[in-house]
Amino acid sequence: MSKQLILALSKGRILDETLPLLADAGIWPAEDLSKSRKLLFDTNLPDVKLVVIRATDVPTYVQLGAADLGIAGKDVLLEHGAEGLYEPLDLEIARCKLMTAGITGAEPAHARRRVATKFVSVARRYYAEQGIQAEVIKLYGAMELAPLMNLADEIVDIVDTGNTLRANGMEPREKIADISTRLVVNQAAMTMKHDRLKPLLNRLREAVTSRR
Ligand code: PRT
Ligand code: MG
Repeated sequence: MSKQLILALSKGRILDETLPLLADAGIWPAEDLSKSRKLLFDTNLPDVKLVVIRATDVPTYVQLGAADLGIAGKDVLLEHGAEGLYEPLDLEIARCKLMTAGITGAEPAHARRRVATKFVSVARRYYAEQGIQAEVIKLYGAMELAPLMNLADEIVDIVDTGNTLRANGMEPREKIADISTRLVVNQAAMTMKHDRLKPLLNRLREAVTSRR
């Protein structure tokens, strides 16, 4: 294993909250991420590099050891499965909820409830646990449209303020999980690179607790 630590960051809204947290922990990219088309960055710490990738790819990179550690939403981790990953720290950013939702006041139109979501594993598990027969339909975006277009009776999606649902005539129903952003670590790296990982984990943990 190399002497470097590779930290995989989720692009998008999580990144906007991750960079200030990393700065609180004394870690800065060597150049402005938003002004660069690069994907691999040096930091002020000689043994730490950053990669910036799709949120849904972060668990894969860390699981397979291409990155030693990563930052990803709990929703992404629940959907991906946690095999080969440690989750030592809740970064307490990008908080939201995974919920079921449907058209306000509407009853399911199908005996076998149709559920549109990008979180198909989470949804299958959830409806099975509830003893509800469900046909889960994979979508890649704009879940809120599915019930309006009669594609589905319900959706499973991320809800924060609920404004997106309300703007589309929908209501939040059941909460599946509270979501926040987590630090994940490759299990082999946790042992083999423990000496280098430990101070980094401590800095991050202190940055999180000092914000409470
Ligand atoms: O582009 P991609 O399809 O990968 O995802 P994205 O553009 O929906 O989100 P991205 O990449 O910017 O960030 C996704 C991660 O941020 C999620 O995995 C969560 O862990 C976290 N997060 C926190 C959120 C929200 N809050 C959130 N509000 N992700 C998405 N939303 C969206 C939600 O999908 C819905 O469309 O915001 C809308 C709901 O917000 P309210 O306030 O209207 O309820
Ligand atoms: Mg996006």
